Amino acid sequence: MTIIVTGGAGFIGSNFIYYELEKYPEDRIVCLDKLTYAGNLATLEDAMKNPQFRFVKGDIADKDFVEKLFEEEHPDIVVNFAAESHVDRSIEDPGIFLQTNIIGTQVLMDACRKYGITRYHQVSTDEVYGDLPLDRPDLFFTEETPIHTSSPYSSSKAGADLLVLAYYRTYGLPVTITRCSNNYGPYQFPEKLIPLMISRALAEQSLPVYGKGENVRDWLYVRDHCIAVDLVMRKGRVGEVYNIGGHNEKTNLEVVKIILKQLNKPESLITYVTDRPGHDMRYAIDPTKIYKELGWLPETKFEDGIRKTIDWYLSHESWWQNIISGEYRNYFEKMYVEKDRA
Ligand code: NAD
Ligand code: TDX
Repeated sequence: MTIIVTGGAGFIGSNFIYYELEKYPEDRIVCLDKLTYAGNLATLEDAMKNPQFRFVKGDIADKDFVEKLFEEEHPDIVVNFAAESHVDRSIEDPGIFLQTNIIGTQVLMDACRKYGITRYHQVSTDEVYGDLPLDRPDLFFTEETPIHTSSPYSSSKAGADLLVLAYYRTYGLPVTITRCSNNYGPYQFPEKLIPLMISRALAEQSLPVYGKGENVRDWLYVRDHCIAVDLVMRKGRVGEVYNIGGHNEKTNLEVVKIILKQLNKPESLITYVTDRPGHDMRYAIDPTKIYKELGWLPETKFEDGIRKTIDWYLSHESWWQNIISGEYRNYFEKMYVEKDRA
């Protein structure tokens, strides 16, 4: 079987590629990634050594390019991780979010219709449900919770989800969608809360906490997300949405303090900064459906996951230092372009 994984040079997509290559050595994985600022080919260095893996640099919103790839590869499954994923960037510049997250999804699904696939899987987010109030801990997002977005990012993801469901109903495209809570783990770009705080704390720089730090996120270790996507993509019911989350809610301040404690750094590094406009208060997933239908439960507890994550950032300092310095952007040039010229 051939699986196209889009956005595989990013955080979750790369973790997913490693999970698939290990679990299904007979499957061929083709990664399609534009290598935006968030894509890092160094992350896929080990995958490149596997003959079952191919990396292709390209844009999911480029119809001709995508069709050419489908003609070459005849994929059975397409799983779409590719997206502009950072809420703060979407507030600064929404346009690219609509282009990649919505038009890119449309282009991929049109290619799926044209060439035929057994499954198109859309990786979505709990942010499409908007947020929950802090004073109602009894409330959780289910798959029936209405779409009610806050940021250009979440609106673009919601737009894509609606399009995916429309392609199922209108054209009968065999689709599934997963909506996951906040992930953390290896290879996360250091603009997101946890890796940002780890890298800054290590350098003893101030840790910018938005507002009062009381916003709640439902943290899931990235490998648990990958296991869930794999299950839904292979065994989930067509046309269905599945929520993924681990009932692990923490305020941002709690998370930052745990990181400081583990790194043995002082809480005086915490700096309260201007809040994110439209900042969602609380996300909390009810994962009953994926548990009941597919038996999925998270395997990694937060205490273990955060320790593993901090250890990973400590032992892979060059990975994130290259990002902070911008050096990682030369990697593709070094690995491909210069070699091709030689
Ligand atoms: P990321 O920003 O780390 O990676 C995104 C990847 O997509 C990068 O490698 C980038 O180069 C690539 N990309 C961007 N635009 C592209 C385009 N036009 N064509 C091809 N490739 C393109 O993101 P992530 O955190 O790994 O998130 C992956 C997916 O999971 C996204 O769809 C996101 O919405 C969703 N999600 C993320 C989280 C989270 O906590 N990070 C939670 C729930 C859902
Ligand atoms: O410097 C910061 N200070 C801060 O207080 C940053 C970067 C974040 N925060 C807060 C904002 C959020 O309440 O921490 C929380 C987490 O922020 P992000 O890491 O930016 O994630 P979030 O906005 O919750 O969105 C993430 O989860 C859902 C991913 O980036 C999305 O792609 C995913 O869909």
